[in-house]
Amino acid sequence: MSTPVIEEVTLAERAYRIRRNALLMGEVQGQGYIGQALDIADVLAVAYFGAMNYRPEDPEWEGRDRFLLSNGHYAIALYAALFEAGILPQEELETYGSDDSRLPMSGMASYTPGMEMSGGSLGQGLTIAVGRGLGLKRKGSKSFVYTLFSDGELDEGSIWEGLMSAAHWKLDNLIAMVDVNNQQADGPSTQIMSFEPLVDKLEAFGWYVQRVDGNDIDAVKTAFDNARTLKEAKPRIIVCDTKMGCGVPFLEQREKNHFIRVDAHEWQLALEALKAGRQA
Ligand SMILES: Cc1ncc(C[n+]2csc(CCOP(=O)(O)OP(=O)(O)O)c2C)c(N)n1
Ligand SMILES: [Mg+2]
Repeated sequence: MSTPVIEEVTLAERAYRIRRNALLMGEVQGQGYIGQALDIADVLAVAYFGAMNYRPEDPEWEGRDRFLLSNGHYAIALYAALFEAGILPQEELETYGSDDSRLPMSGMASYTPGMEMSGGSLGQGLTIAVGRGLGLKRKGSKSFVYTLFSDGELDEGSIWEGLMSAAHWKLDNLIAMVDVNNQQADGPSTQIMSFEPLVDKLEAFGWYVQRVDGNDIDAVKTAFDNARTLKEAKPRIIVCDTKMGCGVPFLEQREKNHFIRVDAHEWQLALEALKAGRQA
């Protein structure tokens, strides 16, 4: 009897495949929030392949860790991870953003397996995560609630209410990630609304805070490990400094990259550039 071969896939390879899935979806529409999907791929790779507990064949399994995408326009990034995780079937990729697709351009919980909340109106995810975290704790659940929000969402008062209430409720089952790509719809985030010194502010709100290069997958993995294993009764947040378009040099350099249009012939170039930088 032969021993089954179990595929060992590195986190770097997972991140590569997440970026590739995002580019393939982008190509379907010719445009989208591609820069963000490329910048957050390493964080999603660690979340889905180095941290979270879930059953791909049963996305609503009660014992799962929850992932709440606050910034609904990052749906393309989350779908890319859900394909890689086997929660979404790969053949649906080409339906991205089409009529009757389960993959609308902004995340919708009722449409998509693995999408835990509906997005669109920014600044909501953290407070929803606080409610979920509190509910799970009261039920005696051991599940974690992860939530991703973006630096532009720091402009929203509801984020700061969420930060305050999570600490009040001592939510040690809550792990937030903020994507600091220094970009929002109207320009560089720090020019629109200053939020530094962010680590000091978050610590003052009672959180366990780590700040990492969000495109350094080993650093991200260590931060997730620390966040999961900390023994203090505090919510945890990982500030992830990321680079828009990461992995595709000509997209990294694009200006006004909040929502980009990519010429038809450039998708192939983007996939090739991504492949050229692929790490084992
Ligand atoms: C409450 C609310 N206000 C405004 C918008 C419009 N909007 C959509 S994306 C976006 C930028 C948010 O910042 P961020 O997510 O950091 O931008 P990115 O990094 O994706 O460029 C804005 C203002 C919205 N969706 N919801
Ligand atoms: Mg941003």
